[in-house]
Amino acid sequence: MRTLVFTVLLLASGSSVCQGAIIDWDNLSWNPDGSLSESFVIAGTNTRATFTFTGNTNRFTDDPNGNQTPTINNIQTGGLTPVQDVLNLRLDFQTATEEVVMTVTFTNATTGAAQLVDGVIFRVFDIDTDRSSPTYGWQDEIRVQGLRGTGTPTIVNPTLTDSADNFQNLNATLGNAVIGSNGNTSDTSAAANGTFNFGTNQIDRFTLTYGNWTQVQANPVEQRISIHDIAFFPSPNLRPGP
Ligand SMILES: [Ca+2]
Ligand SMILES: [Ca+2]
Ligand SMILES: [Ca+2]
Ligand SMILES: [Ca+2]
Repeated sequence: MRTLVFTVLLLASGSSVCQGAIIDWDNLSWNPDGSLSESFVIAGTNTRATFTFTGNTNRFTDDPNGNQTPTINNIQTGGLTPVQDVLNLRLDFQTATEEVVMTVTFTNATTGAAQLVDGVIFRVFDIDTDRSSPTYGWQDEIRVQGLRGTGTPTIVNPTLTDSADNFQNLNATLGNAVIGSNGNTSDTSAAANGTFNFGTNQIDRFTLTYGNWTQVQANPVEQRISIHDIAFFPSPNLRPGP
């Protein structure tokens, strides 16, 4: 079903009215590694996507190649063949409640004004847990929430698809969540993937909050996830209201 939804969105992008776009990590650079803010004008669009990390960002650690995260690599594949690049996040939190927030903001690349987009859909790989101790060494919790407009923004939560090694929580603060539940999933498995899909709901930004669910130990060990390509439809004629 995940593949079907994604394929339908890509096929629909053939419309001359509304061209689909992809934030494709295979074609982007995150420079320098560990940067907490990066901005890209997305190929085939006049849309800029800006990624900003806040929260306990001093807990980011290196990937196995020695590159500080956030970084682009292809270590966690989500089961994809051939392997694609992903945005890899690795953290060693010091308390059960520490977390980082990735905010992705869509703007008009010319004017800088907020830009509504729809059809935003992406997968996160390796939303898993560690069950080797009485309390879990980590328990990935990924919460995603869309926002639209200024002042008191309209909140839009994505629909979710979970996998064998995780589950959904639709009552989370800061969005709908996918949470690891079934042990440490292999870096090359699809069994801990989660899909976040805003469908036809328009947003001008979304947040992805990465922390731990309730079964984690007091001082978590290092944990990681990877964010795959983000597909969306720019809607340049539709601006967020005041
Ligand atoms: Ca890609
Ligand atoms: Ca720790
Ligand atoms: Ca993980
Ligand atoms: Ca894993």
